[in-house]
Amino acid sequence: MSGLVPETMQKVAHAAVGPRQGDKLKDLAHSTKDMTAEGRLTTDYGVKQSTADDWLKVVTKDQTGPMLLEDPFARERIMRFDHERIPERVVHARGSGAFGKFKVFDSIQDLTIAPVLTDTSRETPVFVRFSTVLGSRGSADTVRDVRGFAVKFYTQEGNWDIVGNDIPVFFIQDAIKFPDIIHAGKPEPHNEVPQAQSAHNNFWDFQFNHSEATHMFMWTMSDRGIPRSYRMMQGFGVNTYTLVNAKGERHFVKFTWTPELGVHSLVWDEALKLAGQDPDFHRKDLWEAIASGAFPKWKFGIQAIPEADEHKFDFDILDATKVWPEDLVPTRYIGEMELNRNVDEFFTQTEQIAFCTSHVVPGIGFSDDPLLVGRNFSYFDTQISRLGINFQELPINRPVCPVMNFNRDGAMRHAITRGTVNYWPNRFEACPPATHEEGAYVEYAQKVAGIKARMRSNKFKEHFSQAQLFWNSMSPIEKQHIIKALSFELDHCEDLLVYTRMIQRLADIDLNLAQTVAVAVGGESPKEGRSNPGRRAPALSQHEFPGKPTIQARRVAILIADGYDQVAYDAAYAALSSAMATPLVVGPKRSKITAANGANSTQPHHHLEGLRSTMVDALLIPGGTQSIETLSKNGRALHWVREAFGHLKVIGATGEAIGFVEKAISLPSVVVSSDGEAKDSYGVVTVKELRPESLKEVVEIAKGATGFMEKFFYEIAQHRCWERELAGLSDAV
Ligand code: HDE
Repeated sequence: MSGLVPETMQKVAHAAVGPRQGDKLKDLAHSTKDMTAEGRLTTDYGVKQSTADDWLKVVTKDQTGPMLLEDPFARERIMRFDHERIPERVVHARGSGAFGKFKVFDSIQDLTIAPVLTDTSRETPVFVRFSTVLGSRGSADTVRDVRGFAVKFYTQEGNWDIVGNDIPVFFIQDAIKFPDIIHAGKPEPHNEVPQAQSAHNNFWDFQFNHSEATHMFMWTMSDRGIPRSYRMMQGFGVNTYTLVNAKGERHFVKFTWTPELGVHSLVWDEALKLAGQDPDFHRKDLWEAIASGAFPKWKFGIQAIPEADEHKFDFDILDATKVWPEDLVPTRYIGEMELNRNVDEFFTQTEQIAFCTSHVVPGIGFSDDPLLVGRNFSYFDTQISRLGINFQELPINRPVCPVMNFNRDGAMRHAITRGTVNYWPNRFEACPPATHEEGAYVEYAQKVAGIKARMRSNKFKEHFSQAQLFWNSMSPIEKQHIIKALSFELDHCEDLLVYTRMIQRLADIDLNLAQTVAVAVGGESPKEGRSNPGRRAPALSQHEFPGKPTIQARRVAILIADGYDQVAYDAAYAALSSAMATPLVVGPKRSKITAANGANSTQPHHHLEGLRSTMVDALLIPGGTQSIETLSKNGRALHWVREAFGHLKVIGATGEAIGFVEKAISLPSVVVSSDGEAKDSYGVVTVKELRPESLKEVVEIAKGATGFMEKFFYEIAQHRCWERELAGLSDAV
């Protein structure tokens, strides 16, 4: 992608697809064509065109005659262009997707008959689309928002969609409120400001007026609202679904995805800057990881409650503003998903994919969750206005199993169905309904008795206990981040009524939280708060999901200038590449940079103005007297180091670079602890010399096995140096 990944990292990911994933890829191949040098330019009706450059004109004496509207080629081109846009999604407009595969490793035959969840030999092709919610298609990736996590399983029994988010709860309990929450969150109607932000009066006005949203806004104000990468997010089905087993027994279930790489976030200052510096940050990150062969993986988990236990909890298990705490309903991890193939074309695949919560396969069903039932109507409906009634025939949406029925016609029908009858029953017995044994979807025979009324159960009316549970379960760092996020958001509300009421609302969670935000925002400080019994659920903290310690696909900038230490540079570059990190060489200029020995040179990937520290996970600065002298005099280079330090990133320095880093961060790179032991200071990893003496040592460094590289890798794999923040150093630079 546009030179962002060094060529050495550009492996062909497309080869690594299994046979079952291949089923969908084969299907897509029927509709896929390559633009080749052998092919010739034609109109849409297949006639070859002699030019794509000149409209048909009347050529006058001086060759400047009028253009002729009769030109069918030119008109086709312009008219096709005029109609290129389709309506963007009303929510989740900005997204990015990829292909992959899903495999179940622990059959849940005890819970369902759906082979996608029971057959451990089966590989199911999937397409996943990640998204932000509030922004329009052209907005930025790193804004504070919920992220969509929608998975389409192309199973042999039909398509199954889990249309989830990276946060396990929702703002509202009843689907009828959806237009209100979305109107309130989107840009305000009078001036269409702000884009892709919840930091405005209307959003927070809604939050106050809907106390059921309290739990969810605490999640969006936490670090979950600013993920480091789509690859490092959990996914949640949010709604309560059901599973039915062969005995006809029903369980209520929730679905979860947990990333192998752990759950990690940006820091807010970084997210804000990235929104301008690299609005495609998450989109590129996913693309680059897949292109380089670092395929992201998620474990698939379920929480299940037998039907008989539905009312045994102090919350309603059909209320989408509540989690099912792990100590009450543990998650059982049963499968794994891997994303391993980028799309061939964004529009026909990522944009035209159409998810519907109503798409389930036999063995999987719905519950009376009042949000889910509304969603089942809404998604189908919205696809019709976005893509037309035949949206399920589009290549990305069509199932891998046969589709046969008497639904006919409509705009843009693709399938040509032969035969003289288009109804059932018919005299030929063509296309009869399936029996249970043949795999028909059979609705669960749920007993229903009651009165018609617009109401919610009493348990739905309790709105604060899980907001408190979430707050209580945060680590001290996470709590600090939530305070800062709330202070930022309410600072952007100009209406005194809005932020005063919201500060009061915070006292329904925690008095100290409300009072701290009040000081920052300037609102009236509450004197009393709701009592908080102090219950905790550790699995709500994202720090509970550190993931596999790896530096794969992490971006590491190597800063050099003319006169850099070639030996240290080579060793570090080789070590990072072999660990499948992405080393990005950055210099004051993008033209060749000469090493201290005068004999070697390097072509950097970027220069200091082009790439910013926000776009990488860590910095490495090799020594070299002249190189460091140049960097020390360069304001941008100093800013790079300071900013990376402020954003809690790991900084590695060898030889002369140690002094440069110390100057930039105004701290010693080595601290001596009370027991007299010298330690690297707050994630700054240094070594006086990185000089592999032998071939064996070069190989060891390349494996990341030597002392300095090992420490440096370890720190990167920890994601951030939190001690730096705890010591109050992150804001100081
Ligand atoms: Fe959606 N949502 N939603 N939503 N949602 C849409 O469908 C809706 C909700 C989610 O990548 C729309 O195709 C209603 C919860 C994702 O294409 C629309 C309600 C969750 C995506 C719609 C909700 C989601 C959407 C807009 C309340 C998490 C993007 C375009 C009852 C579990 C899917 C579209 C993609 C998209 C309606 C609430 C997740 C209008 C009515 C809860 C990930 O149909």
